[in-house]
Amino acid sequence: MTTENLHVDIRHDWQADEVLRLFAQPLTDLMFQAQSLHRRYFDPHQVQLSTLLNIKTGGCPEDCAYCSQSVRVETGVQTEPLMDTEVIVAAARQAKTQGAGRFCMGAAWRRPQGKAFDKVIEIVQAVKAEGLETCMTLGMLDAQQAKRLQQAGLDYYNHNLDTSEAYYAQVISTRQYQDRLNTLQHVRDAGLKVCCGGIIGMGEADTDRAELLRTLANLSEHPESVPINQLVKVEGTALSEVAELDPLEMVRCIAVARILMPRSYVRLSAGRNNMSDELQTLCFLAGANSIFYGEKLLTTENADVEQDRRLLQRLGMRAH
Ligand code: SAM
Ligand code: DTB
Ligand code: SF4
Repeated sequence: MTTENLHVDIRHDWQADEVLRLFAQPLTDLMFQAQSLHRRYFDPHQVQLSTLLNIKTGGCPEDCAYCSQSVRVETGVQTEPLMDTEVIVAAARQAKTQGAGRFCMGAAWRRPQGKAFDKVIEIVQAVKAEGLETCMTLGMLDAQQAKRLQQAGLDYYNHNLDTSEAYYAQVISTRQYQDRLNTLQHVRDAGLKVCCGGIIGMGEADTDRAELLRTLANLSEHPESVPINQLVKVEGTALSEVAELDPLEMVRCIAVARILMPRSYVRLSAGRNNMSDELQTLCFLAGANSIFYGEKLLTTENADVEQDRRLLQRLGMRAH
């Protein structure tokens, strides 16, 4: 990695019109710019693999319009209690055997509380002992909880902003954008690495996608990991019938994320199941260098593991 361009490449003062101009460029120019930055900070042949496990499913009191796990919708997802540590450790071991470098655990909570949080601490310690990077996404945290997770050995905390502040109220009414920003600050202050991104294809405007990425880039430090999810339309949720997104918008979002946050891992996240190998290839060319790898995301199917292996091989890319 060269450092001579750091002061111009790593910015936290992006203006709305600058980001819109990046998006509006001809795709060839946008891709060239994203590729150039990607190569300045990363080995372009490497892809980071994260495996997901939903450790507590369904029954969530929040009303996120995209989510299959909200108690307010009937999606066929059965509520299940927090999994036992041994079951989680077994899944982590298997993920490691299959080549994943990070194990990400999700819980359908508004915030973790009481005994369940104590158990989460035990889970972090047990998974960490398997020699994998650990990530958790448990909803809102206070400062003490973030510190306890860090002390237990957690590497990353995932907490997505999901969309722009302006569009947020269209998607979620049970919390505010500022609640999300507050948790992100606690996570950062505790010395954890931040995994924060969003979802595209929820009926948002181009300006909302630009504002989401601008908000991420203008945080005091860039999130180390930026998941860009394409909405997985789940029957029974309010967004199940939302209009199809132009697939090239995903490519553009990844390219702009790469330009705004050149040293961050940009993850081509949910939605790969519905993407062709060629579309995913364009996303890698745009600067994506991380994927979710494994049979399942949280409650929905992920892209096929064998097909992923073949694709990386066809592209001459290596997993790490
Ligand atoms: N309950 C915690 C929270 O919301 O912060 C953690 C789990 S939640 C399911 C984690 C993230 O998954 C959400 O912030 C959202 O970005 C993503 N997600 C959930 N459902 C999705 C869907 N149908 N399509 C794409 N992304 C989704
Ligand atoms: C993230 O940005 N995407 C993941 C993870 N962080 C927790 C979740 C994707 C969920 C897709 C829908 C589902 O499987 O329920
Ligand atoms: Fe709950 Fe998280 Fe789903 Fe929102 S995204 S309903 S907070 S599990």
